[in-house]
Amino acid sequence: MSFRRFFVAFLMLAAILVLPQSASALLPHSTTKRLDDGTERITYRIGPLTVTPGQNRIAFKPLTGVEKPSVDGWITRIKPNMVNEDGSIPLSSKVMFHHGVWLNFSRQDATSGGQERFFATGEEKTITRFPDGYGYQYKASDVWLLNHMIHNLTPEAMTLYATYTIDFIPADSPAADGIKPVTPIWMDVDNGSVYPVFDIWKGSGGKDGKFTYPDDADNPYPNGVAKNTWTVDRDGVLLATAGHVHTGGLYTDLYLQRPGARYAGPKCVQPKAARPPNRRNIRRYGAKLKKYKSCKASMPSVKGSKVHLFRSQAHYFEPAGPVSWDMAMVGTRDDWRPEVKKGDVLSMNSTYETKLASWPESMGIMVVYMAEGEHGTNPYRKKVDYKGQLIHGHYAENNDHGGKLPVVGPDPTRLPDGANPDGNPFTISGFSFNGGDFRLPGAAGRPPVVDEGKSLTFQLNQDDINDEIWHSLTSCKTPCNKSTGIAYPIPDGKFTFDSGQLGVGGAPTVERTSWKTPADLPRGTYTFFCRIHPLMRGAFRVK
Ligand SMILES: [Cu+2]
Repeated sequence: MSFRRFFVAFLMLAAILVLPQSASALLPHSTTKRLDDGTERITYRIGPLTVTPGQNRIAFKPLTGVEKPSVDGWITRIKPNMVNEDGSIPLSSKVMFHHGVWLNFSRQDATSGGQERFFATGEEKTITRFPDGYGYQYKASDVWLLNHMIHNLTPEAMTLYATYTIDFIPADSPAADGIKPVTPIWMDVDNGSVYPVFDIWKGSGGKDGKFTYPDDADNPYPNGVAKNTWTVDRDGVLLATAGHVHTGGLYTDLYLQRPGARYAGPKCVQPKAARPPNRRNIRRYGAKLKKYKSCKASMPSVKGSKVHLFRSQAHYFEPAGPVSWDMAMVGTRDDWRPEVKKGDVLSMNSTYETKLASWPESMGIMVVYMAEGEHGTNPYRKKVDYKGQLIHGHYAENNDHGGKLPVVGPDPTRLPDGANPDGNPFTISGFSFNGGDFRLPGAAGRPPVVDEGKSLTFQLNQDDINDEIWHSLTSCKTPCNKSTGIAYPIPDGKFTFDSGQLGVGGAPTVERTSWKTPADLPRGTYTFFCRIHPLMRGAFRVK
């Protein structure tokens, strides 16, 4: 279905869904705080959004007149979040803002040609902020739509609001004088896809335990057209960017290629040792060495005609390492200002760790904000890829890491063989794998047995298909029975397997409702969990 048809369908749906509600239960659509410099800091609450049990679906919500500014102006900062009906922030272990993409239907996207994607966030809740004097130009007549994916990790229904807080300068305010517009340049390793994801497998990539997409992937772009590049269509400067990765993601990198360009800075001459080593020569040598070091430090990293512009590092607060959403990205500083020319090619990639776990359905995105026709640093002459700044600190809603006692069930490797009361194929229902779900009591919770070389089949029940409750069977390290949290369990089984999201509902489902365990597993007991509902755990035994 095209985006436009989606949009029309959702407009109609939205009209139907506007039912009378008790006014007291609703949060105000916006609250405004006036900052010293005349900027208005406005928080908009989008919703209420009904979140169904276990949902993990992509949805589109047109932003009504009260969910966005009522007058023309400039947006200089955007901070997203998600809140409960009482305004509190839900725990990330219960529900996640998997992604939010703000679309402006009144403007054309620079890199896709579709509707303009002007702001995006994931569960890391990245804040976008432009350097002083720049803003995203807003017209009250702009038609906006939020593409959101709210991931309910629990079997309970919820009512939530997606929120975004903007720093807004009304067009008629004196502070608006001289503000220059930014253009969002959406860079994505799989640009143009509705659900731009790729899988990263434990143990893949280099000896360093890292996998870079698309560089390390076999045939990432089967039709030969790279989706991670954009040919710059106007002269200008780049002003700000930050990466988006999923758990396991380490960083994203942004590059520029200019046909025929080479390093254009000064030659850094390494001084010769002081000879004879008298006081004067040593002093001279020291001064030359200092000059050489500072010359080297400001040298851009140019390979052929390609220069590195920025690395957006993922900073994990998570004590278990790069395995949960308890993280923040590093974004550019205000003095990052690489100048680009029409005909240059921007490209990006995304690097994940592969020592700890597999990372199915990963992403690599960098929204770059650009100003037209202005001058900045020639990235071939002077280094611009210095370390950026951490976008935000640790968020309290991530304080539920899991991986502790009490366990959710006994260690399945120590249990006797299961009697397979439900038989094979097993029906996944009621947030239980049934066959081998080690949260089931007694004999029912014992691992079902399969002969070496054969498979067990798991089938999604019809109610879950109808209700869009999608599940995965993903291998996790045995015993995989500790408490559920944002960092436990993870896809870290010794033998990697992942069913994908079983269901029929377009992305993110795999459009299949059953899955067979791999037939090539050696003898042993295997544990697995549901990536969507990590409270779901199961085991089977190969004999
Ligand atoms: Cu599930």
